[in-house]
Amino acid sequence: MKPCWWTVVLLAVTTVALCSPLINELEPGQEWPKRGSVKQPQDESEDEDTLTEETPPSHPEAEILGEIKEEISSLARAAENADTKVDYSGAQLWKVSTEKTGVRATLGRLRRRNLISTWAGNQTYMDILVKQTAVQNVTRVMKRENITYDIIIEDLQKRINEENPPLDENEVELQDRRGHRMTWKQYHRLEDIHGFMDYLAKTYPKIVSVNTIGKSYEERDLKVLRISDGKPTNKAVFIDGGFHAREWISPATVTYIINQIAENFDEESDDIKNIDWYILPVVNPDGYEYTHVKDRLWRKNRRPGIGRQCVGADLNRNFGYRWGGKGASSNPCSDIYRGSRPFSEPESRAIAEFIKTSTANFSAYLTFHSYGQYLLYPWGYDTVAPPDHKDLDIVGKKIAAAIETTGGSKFTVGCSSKLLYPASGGSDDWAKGQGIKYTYTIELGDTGRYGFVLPTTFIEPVAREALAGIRVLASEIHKL
Ligand code: 0X9
Ligand code: ZN
Repeated sequence: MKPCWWTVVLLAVTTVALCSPLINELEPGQEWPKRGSVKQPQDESEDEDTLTEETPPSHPEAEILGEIKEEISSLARAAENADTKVDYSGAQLWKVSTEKTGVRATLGRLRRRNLISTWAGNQTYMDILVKQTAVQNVTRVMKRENITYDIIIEDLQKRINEENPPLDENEVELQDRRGHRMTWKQYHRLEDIHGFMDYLAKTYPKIVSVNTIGKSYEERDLKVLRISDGKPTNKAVFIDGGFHAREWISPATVTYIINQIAENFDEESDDIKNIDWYILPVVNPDGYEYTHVKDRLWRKNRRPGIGRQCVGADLNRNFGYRWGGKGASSNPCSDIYRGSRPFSEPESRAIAEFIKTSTANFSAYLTFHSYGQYLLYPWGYDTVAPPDHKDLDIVGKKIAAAIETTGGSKFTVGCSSKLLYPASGGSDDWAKGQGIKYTYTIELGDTGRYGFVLPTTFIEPVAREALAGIRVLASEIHKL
């Protein structure tokens, strides 16, 4: 059946009419409101003037076309969701010691034959997912080559099924009363995360604003939330999460940090209050949604391949600093595919554009990933360290100490290419290349017991520790 265009157009027009922007919800590319200039909800009479002044002239045709495009991609998404989810029954997580010579080469061969995929690793071990159909075969190879390993998860699907149970009745009731649906007792869909950000902007318009800095490949918003008291002397910190779709603990932690700073701003320390916080909780919204509806273990974004090529680029290999070097693949089917050129992906491009054009004075860039419990500083592209690596190491160790005091987790601090592996095109290297002093990739918990499929009971303890780390970073920034 042909799509009925006028229904779509009508729908689009209605949507545009109904969705007038919030006071401090900005258009893509529009600068943040001048510090202290944002109107309060009680100043209703003045709101209209502010809106007409600050809203750029609208282009109805472009808007309608945009809406139609959105409608079509949402239909495509619905079709995608109608299929069944990827089933990981019988798939296993193994921890393999890689210290013996030849082990890495063997794992590389198994990966190329599509029998295993890599979850995490450093100089001494590798966590691999062994596909259900390959368990026997891979077991035989390991025996033959005398490679030692532990089976960490016997049945991944079982863990996936238990990972994110529904909220209990009391929590659901609370959700309904609060004005947003976000909790830190569950992993939430993008809609809840964005709803939470908009809620904060509406509730605390003096200090919180939300700006859509671009769109993902599938046209989802890339929403950055700013928390700032507007002091012109403030330094700024950029925090992001959700680069890699399956690392669910990352957006959960980043939103926890947002919640703490925004909801308790007045009681917060001066160290926290005298910083402008720019926070993008989900860098890869298409991938994130895909892990909820289709494949729990997807990593990359969702750009379709050309012809019969594979889907997706690794956004953390797509940044334009030493792009295409070590630890990044030119094969679109690889989980570490670098993309067709530096910043080929809209998600990485949006971050770079935003940071480059912002008037904020960024002193730190934190990007939250999982897992392994590492605090990593540049360079990632090769085993070299930046000139101020000692400062990064000292502050990193202070952050790790605060994390351990708060919740007991031990984080290993070091230069990313040396501690983990060289990997080029990362956002951290690019940020450091822009001159942002304290640039870290934080690999949250755990250390491999559950890996990416971390039960929801871990969210609060992991996030509380991360917040303690942020407080230390804030105090160090003020010493600069
Ligand atoms: O490989 C990555 O992208 C990060 N680890 S993860 O397991 N979350 O995928 C580490 C990135 C470290 N930074 C650079 N290599 N630039
Ligand atoms: Zn990651």
